[in-house]
Amino acid sequence: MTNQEIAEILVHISQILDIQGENPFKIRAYIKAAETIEALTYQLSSLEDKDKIQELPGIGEAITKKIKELLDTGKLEYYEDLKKSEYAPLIELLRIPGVGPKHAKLVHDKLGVKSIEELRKAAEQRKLRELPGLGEKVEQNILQGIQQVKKFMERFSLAYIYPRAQNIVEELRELKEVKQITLGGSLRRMKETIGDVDILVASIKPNPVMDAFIHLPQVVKVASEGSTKASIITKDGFQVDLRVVKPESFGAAQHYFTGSKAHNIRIRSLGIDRGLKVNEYGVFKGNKSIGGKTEEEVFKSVGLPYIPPELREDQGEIEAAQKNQLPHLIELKDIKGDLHVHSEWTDGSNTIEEMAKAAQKRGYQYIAICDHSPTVGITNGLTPQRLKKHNEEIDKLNEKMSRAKGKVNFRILKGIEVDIRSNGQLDFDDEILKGLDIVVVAVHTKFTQSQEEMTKRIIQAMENPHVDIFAHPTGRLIGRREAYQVDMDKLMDACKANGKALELNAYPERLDLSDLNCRKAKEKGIKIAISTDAHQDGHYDWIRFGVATARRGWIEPEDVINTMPLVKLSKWLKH
Ligand code: DGT
Ligand code: CA
Ligand code: CA
Repeated sequence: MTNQEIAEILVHISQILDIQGENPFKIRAYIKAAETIEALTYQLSSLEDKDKIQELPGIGEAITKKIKELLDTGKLEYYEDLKKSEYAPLIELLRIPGVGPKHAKLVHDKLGVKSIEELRKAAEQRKLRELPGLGEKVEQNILQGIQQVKKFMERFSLAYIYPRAQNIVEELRELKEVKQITLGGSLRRMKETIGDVDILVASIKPNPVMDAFIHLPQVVKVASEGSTKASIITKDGFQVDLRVVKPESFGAAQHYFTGSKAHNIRIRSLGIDRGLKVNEYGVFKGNKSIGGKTEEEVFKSVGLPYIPPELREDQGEIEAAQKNQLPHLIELKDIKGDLHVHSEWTDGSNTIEEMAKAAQKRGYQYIAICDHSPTVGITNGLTPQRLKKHNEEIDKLNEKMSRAKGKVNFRILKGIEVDIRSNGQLDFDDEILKGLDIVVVAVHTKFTQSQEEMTKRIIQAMENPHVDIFAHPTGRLIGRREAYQVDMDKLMDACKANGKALELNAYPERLDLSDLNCRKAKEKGIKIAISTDAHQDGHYDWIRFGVATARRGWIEPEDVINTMPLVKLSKWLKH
């Protein structure tokens, strides 16, 4: 057990005692001890002689005993008992600026509040102002404080969480007690933001699994711990919930903990219609289990084919499954190339050749180098002269590859990411665009235009016969920048009428088109290009998040232009 963990437990103890209204000297002693331990430059666990702890400033005999128990057993009985107190959950409230132990006890005793969420409700219903000593001003302050804390507890981006969660899964997979392991929750559904990570394990011996989990090197805090479920906070700031179930329940639990909640509720009610109980332990007819080892069994029991996790949002997937009309979703392996890639000619970090080689290594048949046009000041945009040289380099590279020994089935397409100026004109004239294999247009400036202006601006660009793809169509940056104002219906109609494709930009903070917009585009019969906008070869991996978002938008391989082999794609680009 680390110093930090010990200190945190001591602080928790002081907080619970404080809410309970214990002797202030006793409370103060725990806080002082925690402060001392946090400031140490060595680990207490490395002390040969544990009695030395008592010599530390501010740490008396009673607390020394407790620290020793923590170091020896990893647990403290006194703390475990204290955690059972009805006041223990209230320490969460102390995170809110302006809420002290007295307030916490008061709202609990008078209003039954046990969590930040319940406190928020009570404040919004103006119940706090009625309490003795609080009043309207304090109520307002508390609401503001809750907003601040909430900001802190914000959701994480898919691309941030995904590799870190995978690491944890791989570490746990090593354990011999782990029979099966899977991600669940929003991460398995590949939502664009993730609240917390859910992991599910099948095992007949949960103890060693729980133990390994709470002792993973990533753990900075064990938020809760039981015999088959636990939650940790990682050093990267996110929470991971682990549940261990028996192998015969794995499918049922996997289905349940994948969610979404709305989807689960529908499945459960389909079960009820058939006289079945569907829950995280299995599918039951009376007391008899009739399935639950696999997710397929769960779906089958309610008369449905398997529904992929990305669709499980109760957005029509159940009705589609009933009619056997689920989409045949696109997969990573369907992608044959990347149609929006940068190089060091503008703001990328690799040469065109390096980008091409890395793409070949992935098994791609083509990439389109789409460096920037001049308007985007910061990116060293291509002037017409530089674009000409840029194109000559691509021609040379293509020729070199075609002469190389062995059959090379790969082509670098000459492209551009050309700016749509605020008046709807493009940054290059048609003469230049005509000479390129592919033209991607994008909005990078004047995001504040009115919806009418922005829609007109984009549609004007769509009407240019040389344009092929409209990049990152809403301009949103997840958690950072709202989409600009644009009439999506009109935009998509213009896109369809002019035979253009919309990009699903897989750059982690873009994922633009969003899942919902993908679905809308599909309904209108618009083609999509799933592109990474790679600025270095490592960014090609982001295609995974693009494909996942497309799957959430019910996209099939036929809807996506970069699933086409080179020859077919070239034809499409020329039409
Ligand atoms: P998140 O973590 O906010 O990104 O979203 P989820 O979907 O991962 O939600 P989470 O972690 O609270 O719960 C994981 C799954 O467990 C959720 O997708 C469905 C299931 N679940 C949780 N609570 C309930 C519930 O009250 N009823 C039902 N039917 N399922 C639930
Ligand atoms: Ca979750
Ligand atoms: Ca969770």
